[in-house]
Order: sequence, then structure tokens, then C-alpha cells
Amino acid sequence: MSVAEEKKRLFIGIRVPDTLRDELSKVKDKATFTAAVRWVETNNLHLTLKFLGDCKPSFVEPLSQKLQSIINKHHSFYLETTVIGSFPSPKRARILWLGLRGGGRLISMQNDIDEGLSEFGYEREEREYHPHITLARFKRPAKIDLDKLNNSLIFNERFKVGSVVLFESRLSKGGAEYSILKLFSLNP
Ligand code: 2AM
Repeated sequence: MSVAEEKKRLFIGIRVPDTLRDELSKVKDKATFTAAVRWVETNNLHLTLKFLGDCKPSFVEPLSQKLQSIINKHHSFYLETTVIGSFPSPKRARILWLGLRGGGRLISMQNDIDEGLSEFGYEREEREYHPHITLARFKRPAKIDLDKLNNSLIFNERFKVGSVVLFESRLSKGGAEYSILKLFSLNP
């Protein structure tokens, strides 16, 4: 077995509820981009809290214990969708995302996860955390009309976040496949 096969590519995130997934699956039908774009598969839509990258399988247990102790201190909360935006800019878009708001509890939990995992040697995020769901990635920087896209869609979804997930990401030629390794329930 090669070294690469031994490792697990991990990240911590939040699942997108089915109702919002269904809505988001319609975005690609409304988008009229001419640029080459790779849409995130509907099943893969998620909100990232912390990307961990390649980890030894033996790390999953201590990581899970730490996450459990952090999540035990937090309560479920609601998030609301905002608008579709792009990173770094609509003139040279690489990533298309859906913004989320209402997350005082989300920010505090993400901050605790970020701080808690620094114990294991993970760098703390230097940039401010902007909650978003990545919808698509452009193959090359693209100029896109976000107003047109946002005007053609009415998103006003509010959803409850009751758990946090430790995901494993498997990369293949067909794209990434995410599976749930552990699920941590927030306090009601
Ligand atoms: P994002 O798309 O939500 O911003 C799973 O791969 C998730 O981890 C991705 O959706 C991405 O978050 C984040 N991610 C992937 N590779 C990353 C990297 N090298 N550094 C930071 N975050 C990464």
C-alpha cells in the first residue's frame, strides 16, 4: 500500500439539508455562463468548517474525541441563505458560492474548532471566516454576471443545523466523493 493510500483526506463541515440541496441543484439550469465550469455534485454540497487535509487513520480517534468535547459545548442554530457570489471577484471568478448568515453560533463554534485543533498542530485561520456553500469551480478565471444569476433565483432558505460532520474526501478522476466518518450532534 502506498503512503498516499494510507492517508485519509479529512475536513469538518455541515451537511446541506435536502430541501436546500434540491433548490441549489436548479442553479446550474439558470446559469448562462459561457466559461468552463465544474458544478459541485448535489450530494456533495456542504459548508466547510475546517479543512484538515491528509491525515493518518490513527488520528481519527483523538480528533473525534476532541471534536466531541468541542461540540458538547455548543447548541443547534439556524442559518439563512444570502446571495450567490464569487471568489476572488466576478471579473475573475474561480469559485461560485452561496453565502449564509445568522450564524453567531456558527462563528463561535467554528472559532472553537479552529482553536481546539491548533492543539494538534493545525494553523489557525488567518482570514475571517465567511460561511458559504461552494457551488461550482471555474476551470480558468471567468467574467460572470452575478446580478443576472441572482435575479433569476429566489433563495430565502432558513435551515436548522443540528450536527457537525467529520467528512472523508476521496479524490478520483470523476471528482471528489465525500463520506461521513463521524457525526456529532449539537445540543438542542
Ligand atoms: P470550500 O469549497 O467550502 O471553501 C472539501 O475539500 C472542502 O475543503 C472544500 O469544499 C473546500 O472548502 C475545502 N478545501 C479543499 N482544499 C482545501 C485547501 N487546500 N485548503 C483549504 N480548504 C480546502
